[in-house]
Amino acid sequence: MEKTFLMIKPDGVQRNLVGAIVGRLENKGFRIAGAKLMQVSEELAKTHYQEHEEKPFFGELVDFITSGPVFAMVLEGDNVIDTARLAVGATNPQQAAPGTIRGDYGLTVGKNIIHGSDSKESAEREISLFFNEDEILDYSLSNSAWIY
Ligand code: DAT
Ligand code: MG
Repeated sequence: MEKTFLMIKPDGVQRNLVGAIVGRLENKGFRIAGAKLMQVSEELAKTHYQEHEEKPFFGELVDFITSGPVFAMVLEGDNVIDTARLAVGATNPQQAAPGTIRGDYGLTVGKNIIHGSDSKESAEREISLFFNEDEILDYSLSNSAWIY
């Protein structure tokens, strides 16, 4: 089954939103395959966001994502890359629909609470950037027959 990478950004951790956000994702039916609180280094931040290297906000983005601990997750589920992005909502929280994480918890694009991989390629890349293989657990949830 498909896996994706999600990361609650430093604003989400500081605002005590980890439990609420993880709860939403669990409730949806996704399986948590890996999760950890961690400090992102400047090097990891620059690699993770390398597609935005030339953008005017790149420096600010790297400073922000390294400004405090993040909560990184690998989630598994049917079509989880796209469905988790829907749950995350639009990049700008002012345009994100109510009911989405950014729509419900954020107000500015610079502090938009959570990251989610946007494609199969970026999911694979980001999972391997943030997690060692032995941190991703292959187990089954006893309720999966009630979801699938
Ligand atoms: P997303 O995180 O929805 O995939 P993205 O990949 O376009 O969005 O941008 C990565 C992050 O960069 C985004 O979550 C917040 C920040 N960002 C994007 N556009 C920005 C802008 N115009 N000003 C400031 N920060 C921005
Ligand atoms: Mg992106």
